[in-house]
Amino acid sequence: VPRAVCLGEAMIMLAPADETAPLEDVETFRRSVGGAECNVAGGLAALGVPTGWISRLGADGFGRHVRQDLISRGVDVGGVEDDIERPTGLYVKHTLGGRTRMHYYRSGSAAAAMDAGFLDQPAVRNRLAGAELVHTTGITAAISASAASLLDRLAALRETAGFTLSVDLNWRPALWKDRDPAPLWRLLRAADLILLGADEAEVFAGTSDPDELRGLLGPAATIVLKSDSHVALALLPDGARVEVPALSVDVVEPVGAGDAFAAGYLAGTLQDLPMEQRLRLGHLTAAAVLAVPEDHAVPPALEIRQALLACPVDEWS
Ligand code: KDG
Repeated sequence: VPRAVCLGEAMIMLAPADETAPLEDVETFRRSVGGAECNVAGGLAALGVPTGWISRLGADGFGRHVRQDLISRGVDVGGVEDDIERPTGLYVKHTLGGRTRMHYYRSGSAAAAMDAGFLDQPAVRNRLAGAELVHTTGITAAISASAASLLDRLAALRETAGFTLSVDLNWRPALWKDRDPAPLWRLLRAADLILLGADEAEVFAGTSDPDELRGLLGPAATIVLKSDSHVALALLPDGARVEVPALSVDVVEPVGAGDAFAAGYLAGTLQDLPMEQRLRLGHLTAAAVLAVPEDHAVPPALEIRQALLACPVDEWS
């Protein structure tokens, strides 16, 4: 039984083989797998946490590739359903002149059609009943009204099933055009752990001030706020604060680094590490993704993680 379960859409990610060309001139694309929650699932599994990913895929070649990719990364996919009517979502990630754009081809996808009843599938129900931790993100709240209603049900289940609910804000304005973000506020206020970046907090909540965020998000959750200057600050419900700077990295492309941070932080939580070490493990796992063009990467090896976790914090970054 997985200790951690991640819920959300995975997509095929296509990146131009020639990043210097405008999209209309690109003929060849490299294929990879993206999707915030499955990025976290892969990261957790790579850090040794038995992890399941629950979702829905199209019964098509892209869906079969996503499934195989996650299996090869050690993720349990027994809670993934096939949809014979709808396709697996796609997205194109294009980095031109140092700026990354994400073009989504996902409306009407198999995952977007998930609804509250999805949680009644026996394979899904059993995994949620046995999990210590369930992780999802604001992207799932954004992909459709039915997926947002699934999250209301998940939040209600948390009360009885007893898992810790972890939510990464993952604010994606392109998915929220003309839509009311109320379901995302409900999800965040039901969470035990909230991860968010200062820049996206500014856009979504109108502030990145820790005290104001605490007021808006409620008193109960641990809030992990990642700032532009690459510091992660954990705000605990009892008022305590723990801050750890990131490692300095030559960034190739940042998409997915937040998910990797979440995986490291959550793995540290499940290992009962002190808060400072959880944040460090988050930074370490994120560093590996910052250095590659894909949305996920294999985290640094165990010996390297242990050495970096052991070094004094003022020498570490
Ligand atoms: O956090 C990384 C994700 O943004 C990426 O993998 C694609 O899930 C994705 C999305 O919806 O943007």
